[in-house]
Amino acid sequence: MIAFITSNELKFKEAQHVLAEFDIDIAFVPFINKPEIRSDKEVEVVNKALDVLKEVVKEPFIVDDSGIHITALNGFPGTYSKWVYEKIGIEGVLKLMHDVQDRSAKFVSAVGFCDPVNERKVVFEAHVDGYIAQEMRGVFKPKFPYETVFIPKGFQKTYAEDETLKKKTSHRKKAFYKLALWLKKEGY
Ligand code: ITT
Repeated sequence: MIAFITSNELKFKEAQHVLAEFDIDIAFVPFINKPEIRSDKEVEVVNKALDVLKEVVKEPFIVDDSGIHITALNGFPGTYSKWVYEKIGIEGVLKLMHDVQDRSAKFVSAVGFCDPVNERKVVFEAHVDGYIAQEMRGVFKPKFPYETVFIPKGFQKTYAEDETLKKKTSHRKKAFYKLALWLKKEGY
């Protein structure tokens, strides 16, 4: 059993869904604030979190760092997505996008795994391209607020309007898929 250390149970459910296809079991290990350095790269945040946590966690574990990067805002809010949501909400982000023609954006997810026993460590990153909608649409989830404004490329609906779209295309699905292939290859 591999521990998924996160404060976000929705991340856990998405990961569990992907890993179950590979017969990989994970356990939800709630952790209020995973150690997070200031960096605009998810991979760097995850790498550091693995290094800090491996000193205290005794079993194989996973962490995820993710965010939404808006092209017209030079990648903002990126790794600061949670903080920005807490400060200005999705309404605030949409205000920054008022009259902005280029609505392109991407969701990025970095997923790290560490086995503290043999010091094995690996990080995979993936993204999904898309657009920021003009207004919030669909079911609002406080842990995944940006789902209401993200439309994956090639589709018309936001992730919050059609959850099957997220299952098919998401950044997290792709990152966990890469991790699952690696875990299987390594015999986990
Ligand atoms: P951890 O405890 O695992 O860190 P977290 O929710 O704090 O959980 P992050 O620090 O990685 O996660 O912050 C990412 C934020 O970006 C998250 O709180 C959401 O606001 C947003 N986000 C990330 N992935 C998302 C997704 O798939 N759908 C919608 N919003 C997402």
